[in-house]
Amino acid sequence: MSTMTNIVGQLDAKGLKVAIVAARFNNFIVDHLISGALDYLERHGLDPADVTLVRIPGAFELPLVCQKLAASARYHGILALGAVIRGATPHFDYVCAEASKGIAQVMLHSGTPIGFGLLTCDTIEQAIERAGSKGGNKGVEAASAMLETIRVLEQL
Ligand code: INI
Repeated sequence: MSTMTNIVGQLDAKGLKVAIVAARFNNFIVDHLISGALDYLERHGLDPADVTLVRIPGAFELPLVCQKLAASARYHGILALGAVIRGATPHFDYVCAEASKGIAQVMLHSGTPIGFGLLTCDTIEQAIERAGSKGGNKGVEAASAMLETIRVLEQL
């Protein structure tokens, strides 16, 4: 009987080039996502000289900037970081929906793994929890998912 083929992505960031796109909106939260992601990637072998950090206005701009970075073919992976916090208007729903749909589209069309590090929270407290306190750090999660996906795709 033949044995199954197992494909597993090693969490090794050595030699990779990574772009991080980070929204300036809610930067007091997003800065923690950036530092969490950088800390994770460097502990997994990434050379800081191989990181490009791009600051953009808000989450709504994430898809366009990810698209341009993916089209440049300079990066093995991209990290999209931002924080949308619900306010009193429906703006929140539009920004979240467009940012998440847009990022997924860019990833599928370009074939470049994009770590989805967009917090979508009802309150500032929730955002703080997910940016490096009791809810973990969404920047770290997104970095890990991007790294694993890069290493899986290499084997397919
Ligand atoms: N952008 C965010 O990244 N987070 C938010 O919470 C947010 N809210 O709440 O409005 C937000 N809006 C700005 C938006 O992403 C665009 O930058 C802006 O509309 C200009 O295109």
